[in-house]
Amino acid sequence: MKRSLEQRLGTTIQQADDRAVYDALLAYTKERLEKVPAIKGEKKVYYISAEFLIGKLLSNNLINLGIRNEAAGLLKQNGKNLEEIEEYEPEPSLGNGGLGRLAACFLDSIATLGLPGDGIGLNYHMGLFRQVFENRRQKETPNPWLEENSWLTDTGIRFQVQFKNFSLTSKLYDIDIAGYDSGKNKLHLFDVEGLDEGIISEGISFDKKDIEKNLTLFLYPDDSDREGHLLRIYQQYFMVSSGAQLILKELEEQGRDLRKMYDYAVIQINDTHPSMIIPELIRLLTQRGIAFDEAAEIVSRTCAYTNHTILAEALEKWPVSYLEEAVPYLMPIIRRLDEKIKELYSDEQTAIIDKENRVHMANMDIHYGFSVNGVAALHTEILKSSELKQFYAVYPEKFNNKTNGITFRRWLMHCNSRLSAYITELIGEGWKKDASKLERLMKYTEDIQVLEKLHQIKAENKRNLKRYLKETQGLEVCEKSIFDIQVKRLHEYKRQQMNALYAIYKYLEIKGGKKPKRPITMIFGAKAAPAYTIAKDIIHLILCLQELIQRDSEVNPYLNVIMAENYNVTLAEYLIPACDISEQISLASKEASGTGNMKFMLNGAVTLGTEDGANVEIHELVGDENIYVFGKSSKEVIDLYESGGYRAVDYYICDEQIRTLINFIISPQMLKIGDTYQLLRLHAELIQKDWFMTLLDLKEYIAVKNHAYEEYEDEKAWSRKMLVNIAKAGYFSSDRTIAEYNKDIWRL
Ligand code: 26V
Repeated sequence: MKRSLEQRLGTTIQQADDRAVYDALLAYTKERLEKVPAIKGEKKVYYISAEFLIGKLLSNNLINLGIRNEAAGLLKQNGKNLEEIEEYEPEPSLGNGGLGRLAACFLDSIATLGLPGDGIGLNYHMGLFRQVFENRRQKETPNPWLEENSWLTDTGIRFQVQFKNFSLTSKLYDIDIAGYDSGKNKLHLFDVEGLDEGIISEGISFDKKDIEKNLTLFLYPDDSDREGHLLRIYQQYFMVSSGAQLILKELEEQGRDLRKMYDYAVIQINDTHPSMIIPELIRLLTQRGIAFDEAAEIVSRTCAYTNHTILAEALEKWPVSYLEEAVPYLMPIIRRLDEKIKELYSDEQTAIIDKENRVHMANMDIHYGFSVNGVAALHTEILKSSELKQFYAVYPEKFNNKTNGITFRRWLMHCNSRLSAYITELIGEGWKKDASKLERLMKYTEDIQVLEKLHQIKAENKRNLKRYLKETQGLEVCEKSIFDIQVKRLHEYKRQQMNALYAIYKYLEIKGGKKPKRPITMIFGAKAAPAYTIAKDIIHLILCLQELIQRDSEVNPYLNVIMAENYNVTLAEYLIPACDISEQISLASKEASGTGNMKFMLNGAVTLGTEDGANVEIHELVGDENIYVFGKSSKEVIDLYESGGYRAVDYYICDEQIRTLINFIISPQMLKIGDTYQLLRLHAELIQKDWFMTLLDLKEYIAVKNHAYEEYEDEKAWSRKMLVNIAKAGYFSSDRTIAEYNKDIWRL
């Protein structure tokens, strides 16, 4: 390694600057990746997704190639530091949040398990926006990440994608995905020829009409404004048409009989963004002489659909007129598919095209796919019993659950090398390939030395985070404090506003003379969709609280509220290992699974959460002693929505404490710092609407969180909770999830 790096550098590692060392290490690692044998097999899974939130790849690749320690050691001997070298790698932001990160974890596990499986997605030049704070508000700026030297390889493969009056050339770039101690697969990212980065004007705005110039410029933030809907359809079709052509090309090159496509390929549709691959494949098969009905049958036996949300506003329904405008060749096919269904089932709710002339993408997936899965046990049950009840009645055999998982290579071995090494010291290397072996840690629950060491590792990780926040964002945190962290996309259902109300509660308590035993650091990190007004108001509220508290010398020794800027994978890798309390406080039934909850647990944080998504399974695994649970159940919440029985204003009127906390948002102190209009709007929203029922669980949340803080003071008991959480996290390895996908759906 040394010789190879120095050859590239033209000087010694010691003498080269960090940037040059990064470039050399990237080139070296890429070359090593090229030599890893491709995973082969009769049948291959294509995981098609509009998002792959891969994060930086250098460390991950070094780990999976088994050369991380060698690289880190070599750099150290030469006065360099791997962590600092990695700083030069730009983070691609090819995802909004959990859905895209899950896709990235899955690719790692598919390769690690030695299964043939490639990702198919888009090569957005600017990814999701970079968040900066100005005047206590979020501002969106582009996040360019493509450099001369990158993990992408131009394959030279080109396809034509036909739209209404024009066709575009799609260029295929590949990223090698090496499994841990295994072979490699590929992530295929398509890009448009003719893209023009010069059309970006202020912030992230650009001319949305010139499709050739803008198609792969940005990843769509998850709120798709009206004007952008069409562009989103163009992006989706560009992805699926290129993907379908690639799949057929591979099958034809192998001389496969396309009439038996399902014996050689399975396509996992990640949410509805890639759903048009169904009519597109039918179109391409009929072009090759296969009759429509047979083509539809072949495709149905090849495609499987994963649902990632029950939020109605997040289920894609495209107006027929939009599809006619963007993808006219698909519409006759979609109509035929719809007619076939209408002949079979009269239920309006299972129609593909509804009475308002909108195409329900999920409905098409369910009828013309062979598998439908939810992403956590509770989520799948809700799909079967309410959201997709009509479908479950006709196709019970299609429904199955696949509880999400995370790759332990990135979310433990890479981000928490201290804990990772200590676990290995205690139970050996076996857990890296078989995460269920983490259970072996359970024998140390009464071992004082082990418990103390866990506490020490957490303390070191806190110091590491403190340094990182100071250096990168100028934020100060007290390392002796309890670290209470909520990081995820900003959405009302995730209830960051409830956590902010707790901050107000604590602030007022301290002002009233009741000081906490130990300082508290509340950390938030979240991007809001650019057009999501209330989400942006919540960010504003938190940033105002941050300033108010930091300026108040009576309070700041005891309480610190910070909103970290531009939450992304890299920041998560610092935050998660340092966390004591993991906030997972969504309104029950609304968070399909969550995966941050798993990452925190694996790194020894204790969950404070509702019985929602995978929290339910975390609770079952760790037991009542090792989690803090509160709030109304999903059933109670679903009933409340049905009966219309929740009225926020009643809580506001009847409960003095709630009233005080809410009114603080528009108190003179706050209005002095923040924007009156925004704070008033949020105040009114919480009293008059509060669609995601913040006030329903607020009191219990405050009580349970106080209780958690008290219990934190028993250091030994807390370390035991940490240990149990780590030991029980094995279930949430994405290796387990992928093994289940393979056994039940893919059959590779
Ligand atoms: C999309 C939209 C679009 C319109 C406005 C509101 C809205 C809200 C959410 C979404 C996201 C839908 C899909 C998604 O990202 N689901 C997430 O998938 C994760 C991986 O399965 C899972 O852990 C999260 O709980 C789930 O929210």
